[in-house]
Amino acid sequence: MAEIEELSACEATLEMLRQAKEEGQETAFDRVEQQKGCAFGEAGSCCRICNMGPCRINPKKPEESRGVCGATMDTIVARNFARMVCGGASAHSDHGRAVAETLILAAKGEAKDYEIKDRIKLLEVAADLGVEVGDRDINDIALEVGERCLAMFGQQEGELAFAQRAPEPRKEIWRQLGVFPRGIDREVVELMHRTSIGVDQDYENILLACARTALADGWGGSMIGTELQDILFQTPVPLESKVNLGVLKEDEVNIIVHGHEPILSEMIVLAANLPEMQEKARSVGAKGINLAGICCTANEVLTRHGVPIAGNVLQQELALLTGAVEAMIVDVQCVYQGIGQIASCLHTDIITTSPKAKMPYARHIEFHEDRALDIAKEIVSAAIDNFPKRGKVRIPDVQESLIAGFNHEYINYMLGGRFRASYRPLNDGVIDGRIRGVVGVVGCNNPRVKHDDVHVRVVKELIANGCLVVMTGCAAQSVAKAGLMLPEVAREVCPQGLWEICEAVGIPPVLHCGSCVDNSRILIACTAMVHEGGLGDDISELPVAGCAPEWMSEKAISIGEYFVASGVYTVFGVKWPTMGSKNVTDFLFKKYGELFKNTWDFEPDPEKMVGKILSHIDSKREALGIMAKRERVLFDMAMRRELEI
Ligand code: NFS
Repeated sequence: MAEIEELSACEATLEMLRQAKEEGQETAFDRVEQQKGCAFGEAGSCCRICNMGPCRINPKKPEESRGVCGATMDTIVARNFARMVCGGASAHSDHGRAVAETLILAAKGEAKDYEIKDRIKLLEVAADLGVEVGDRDINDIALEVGERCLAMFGQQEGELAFAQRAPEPRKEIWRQLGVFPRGIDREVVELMHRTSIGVDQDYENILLACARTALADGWGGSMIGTELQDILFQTPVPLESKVNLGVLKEDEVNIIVHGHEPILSEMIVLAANLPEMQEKARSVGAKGINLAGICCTANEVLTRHGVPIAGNVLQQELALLTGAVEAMIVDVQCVYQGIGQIASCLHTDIITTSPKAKMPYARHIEFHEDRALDIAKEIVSAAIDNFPKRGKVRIPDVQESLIAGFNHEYINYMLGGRFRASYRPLNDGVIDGRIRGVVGVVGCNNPRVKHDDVHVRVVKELIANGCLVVMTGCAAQSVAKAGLMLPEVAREVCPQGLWEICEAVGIPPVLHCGSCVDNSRILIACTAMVHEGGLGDDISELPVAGCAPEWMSEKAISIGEYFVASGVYTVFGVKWPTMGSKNVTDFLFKKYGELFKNTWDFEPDPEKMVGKILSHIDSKREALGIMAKRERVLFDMAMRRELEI
């Protein structure tokens, strides 16, 4: 058992792992032991892009060999990194495209179950896109916004409209480097082309193109996803919910939504709450229907509806092993193939819904926006039918409360008030040193490191050192499970300046900002900090940083790349995919600093990672001349009058 305890910092996970061991069930935690990897793969020096290979360059003697075509270590490593950026950017962007298509259908009245829920957001986005508002019908505006967004995918020339939101000096950097993203699909396709056999052989040129493609994700595909989801489903506001496997209920039909696109999960929420479905659940002996989420779809329905989170990505197999899940409904991304195998031994149905993602042992009920609620009802109904087939149930009695649903709009409102929305108090808090800096902690879980442990240690240390932390993805779920997303913890774990702010505003020191596409919210928040004034003219001057301590997905690489290219110092943990080439790694970790004003970094040790982040933040504070802790000055009326002149 001592061994199992080393695998996770999460009690519920450990309990389920012990059970899995007793029952001889295999999970990702076992398979990671079988997969030792190889030195070439780890160094990023295995090239499989043509049929003359695979070619492998020995990382210990990179000068001594070349690929059959003559490709060097630098070229191969850069190409592999670039293809990770492409994979990640295309995942987020295809998600964004699906949302744009749904908005268009909704606006045309061809997807009757969807409607424009956030008119204010629609008008704001319309203004940014130059869509005329006047006294036009709301659906006409939505249609044009949707079409403009959809057109960004196929745009060939010019500059992506949402990227115009970035601070001026940042856009100048992109223009000068020739990396201002043109069209979303174009950047991905071009980078795939450039990294195919015999095309771009200059690692520096490839790594610049990586920035362009990733920017097309952050300020393009992901931002479209976030903005249009807010329009369709409402911009989240803070709400309370629960997290961890203990949210599953023994006496109710448990349905888990897993994957990424809220287009589906929103409808499942609606269907599960219908009286006819609740009635059907009671007719099979259940007390009701309990909906819970896994992965980023969980973050979507959590922040808009308070649907509890069953767990993060590494808990998807464990949730099934409770025996309490009637159906796990999946769409795209981060769905382990292992769940099919586990479900095949249980009463659980894995229900795939996207034509893009089918899997063995699953039942496929294809989702179509024009019949969304009917299909959602069919899915919920199928789950209910499974309830009487349940075998042994064992749900860990572990759950935690959290407050989630923070974003740019809410930060603006909570700090400034409804009539004077403003980032001023945040910037002032940073300037006077009560907030040392703001750190985005994002990304996945990875069984190569102790599950949740690195996230929790990094975040605890950051808030103990006066940093306000903003989180998304599975990382956010790790930290919520550790109880750090509650306002009352601020006084216990933060220095006085930070907890005073948290208490005055009523926020936790760690803000849950949503799913991985919602990292675009962090770009917007950084830009708003710049515009508010007093912290420099560009994102790169802010005392902020990003990190992904337990990352695993290509999507995380794309996110990190667009953060760095947007001027945010970004540190990744676990292991780093370009170690085979010193030149490539130096380009990302050093040369990017000259080009983009901040760099990538790598540090698997949580304490050292925090040390690097704090020294970066302090260097930015130093440069801004706000290093010395200043006392707050309370303005009296005379001083205020003077200010207004
Ligand atoms: Ni959300 Fe980011 Fe997947 Fe978790 Fe990781 S990829 S999209 S963080 S693991 S769901």
